Amino acid sequence: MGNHILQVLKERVLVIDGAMGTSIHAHDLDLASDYQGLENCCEIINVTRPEVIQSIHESFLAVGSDAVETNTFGGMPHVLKEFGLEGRVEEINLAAVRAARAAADAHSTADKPRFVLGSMGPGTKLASLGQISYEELRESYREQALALAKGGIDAFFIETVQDPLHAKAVIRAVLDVREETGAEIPIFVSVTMEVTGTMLVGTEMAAAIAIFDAFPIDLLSINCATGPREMSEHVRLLSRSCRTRIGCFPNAGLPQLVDGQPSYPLSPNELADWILRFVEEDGLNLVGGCCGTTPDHIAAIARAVGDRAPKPRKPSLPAQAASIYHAVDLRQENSVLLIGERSNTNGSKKFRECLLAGDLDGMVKIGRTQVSEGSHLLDVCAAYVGRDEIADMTALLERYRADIPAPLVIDSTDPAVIEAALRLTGGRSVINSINLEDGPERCERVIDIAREHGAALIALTIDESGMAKEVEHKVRVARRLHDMCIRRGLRPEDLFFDVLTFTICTGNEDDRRHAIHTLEGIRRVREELPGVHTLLGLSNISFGLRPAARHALNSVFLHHAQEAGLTAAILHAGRIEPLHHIEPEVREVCEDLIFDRRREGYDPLHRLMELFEGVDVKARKAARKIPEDVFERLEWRIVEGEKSGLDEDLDLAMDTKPPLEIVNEHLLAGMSVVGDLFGRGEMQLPFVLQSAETMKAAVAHLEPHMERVDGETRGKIVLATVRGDVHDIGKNLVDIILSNNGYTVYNIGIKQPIEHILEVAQEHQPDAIGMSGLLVKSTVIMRENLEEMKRRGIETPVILGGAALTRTYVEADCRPLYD
Ligand code: THG
Repeated sequence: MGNHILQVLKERVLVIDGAMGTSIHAHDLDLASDYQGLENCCEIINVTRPEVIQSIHESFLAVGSDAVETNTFGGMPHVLKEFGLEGRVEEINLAAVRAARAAADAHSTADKPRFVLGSMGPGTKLASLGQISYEELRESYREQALALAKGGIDAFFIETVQDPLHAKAVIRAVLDVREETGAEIPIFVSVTMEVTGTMLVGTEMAAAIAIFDAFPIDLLSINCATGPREMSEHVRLLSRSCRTRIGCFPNAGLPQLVDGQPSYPLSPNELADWILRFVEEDGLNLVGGCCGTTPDHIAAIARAVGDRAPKPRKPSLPAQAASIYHAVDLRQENSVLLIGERSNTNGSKKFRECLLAGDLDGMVKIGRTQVSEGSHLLDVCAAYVGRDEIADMTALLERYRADIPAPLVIDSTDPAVIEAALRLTGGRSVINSINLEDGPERCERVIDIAREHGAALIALTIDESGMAKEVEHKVRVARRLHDMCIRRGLRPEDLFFDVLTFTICTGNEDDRRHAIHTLEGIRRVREELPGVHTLLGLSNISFGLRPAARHALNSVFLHHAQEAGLTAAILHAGRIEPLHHIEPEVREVCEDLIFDRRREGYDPLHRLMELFEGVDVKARKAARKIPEDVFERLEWRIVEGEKSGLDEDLDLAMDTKPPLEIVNEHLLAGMSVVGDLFGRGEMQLPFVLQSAETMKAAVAHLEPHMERVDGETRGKIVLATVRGDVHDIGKNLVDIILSNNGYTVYNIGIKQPIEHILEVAQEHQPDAIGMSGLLVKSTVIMRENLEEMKRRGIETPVILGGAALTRTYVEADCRPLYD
């Protein structure tokens, strides 16, 4: 071994081998003797015909492979069990390493050491679908990893990963073995992105990167399922954001049926061209092939790559949580991270009743509603006195992990519940929470659970003396918790500090200044603990008031907490009101209450209660001033996100104006107000989304009434919202305006990879391609798309549009990239 693979990876791009399965099948092996009657059991060949396996390795090493993968893809007990071989795990894996090691050592020279990667495939069951448990996986892979380590591999290769939960269990197993044996064997993880653009269980590349970033792995790569073309965007994303080494091992294209047999279309040179492009542009460290790649393919790749040093990268990855589907930034642009509070047995009567009745559908509905109201994450708590919290949390998460698109915050005081929850969730969750009430021990246990499972963590400022109410106390406890977390291997960006929210609505003298201390606590934590997030359980501030008054006070308090530096809040997103909505007097009284500004004969708490005397939530909504004029009312509806009665108003408006004018003059005017309010921080994201939904509904209602220009088409355009972006109001308006002016529009929807945009363009040969997106990151994607189009020699004119674009950006940064 001597030459450590990580050392050599610093100096050179390494090439691994091609398909083992394809190569074994090319040998005419005998079912009865070589396979011992076990059809398709490639692993038994390690024992029956080790020289065949060794010769396959040598065929790749001879043409320039720097490393070979052991023939142990299915060499873990739960898979070998399907062949009755579960008792021979060590024998089979040792034989496999021996064959690979012999081949690698025979080809090693001082200049070019050769390495052995211990292959660990995905097995046959999906953990995220409940087909196998985290603990079963961890145990099974531990046995294989132990044998591979004993045999003397140079790195673990957890490959063809289809489910992040699975990979997390395998990484744990490998870490267990490293600890047990003291062998410092690097860990490589390789995920498989299907033709659909996600992993088999639906995980986007960005989510996979976020999930694995929290583990001490040495390389993240992509392999199998598709050829290099379909991988190119994923490789780009890896390059831009993955903080460890990166790799790519494509199939030799997407298989085509030739004479009824699947056949891989890419020639060795075609595959090598792609790989070289990835190496040169994206800075890959490890390359090679997967299904359908032969020694000829690897020879071409090794020739193309030569002894190049890896291209240096500057990856940047924001702190993120992830569901099994998507990643969410823990730090939001222009907003706090909104964490839904209602999937909580203590926080919602409705949720509690669902739990007691075993109504999982009802609980899912509560969760989904919160996501549609704008919650980025959901806090989940299943604690109920006298019930089995582990069982309840398990039943809940078995549904939530699949049916809720948002990442989860696991809210429990019991480490056993937290651990059970993390074994069920494939994404990157947040633990809620640790504190020092019972001293450091329990706290350290949960910190270790966070690190072991790659979770983020909320810390509450409570210590042995109780809940911190004074600023200095809050800061002192926060610092103590912070230092414990960092010492035990967490990073500042993994941590949220909750300096505690107490109600200021009891009238007790002792409770009057809680909000002031909380706000100051947030400010101090942001100053003194750089890089950490801050969080509050917002609704606690108003316990004791009537609901309508609570919503107003919560909303005003959120605004001030945000000004003090709050980055995240647990709240009921659907009940937060934008500031411009709250009557000036109510806002002032709330502020007086928050900052404890009492005067002779004036107590803001009493005044607030007076103002809301007899006011319920519905009555308050009804009391708002609604414009008389139908056109003004339409604009108002957009700003308020008020959909009920919308269709009637639109019909009324159409009596006097054509639909396109209604859109242009009134609805868009409303959207423009929304944009201004959002820009000034007076309108939180959930309201922007409500406005957007109303806009969509309005446009959908007007659409059928618009007159199309008959006759020949004036031109064809393909329209798409770019990859990673779900916003499509602007794009859909462009569609309507063009369609109604005689153009043919192929509107292919949101989150469109360039690959698919170009496929549709190929099919329809449009006069222009329109790419749209709202997010800042979409502007970067548009630029990359243009580069890709140029590379492919495409000359169709492109129109870019979207909120984050500026004319200067388009003209200075985009136009020069594309002819
Ligand atoms: N910090 C952290 N975690 C927390 C809290 C915190 N988790 C729990 C809690 N506090 C935050 N969650 C809620 C949830 C609901 C309410 C308040 C806080 C709430 N519910 C209404 C009530 O009880 O009156 C609604 C009841 C209903 O709809 O039935 O106020 O501070 N880290």
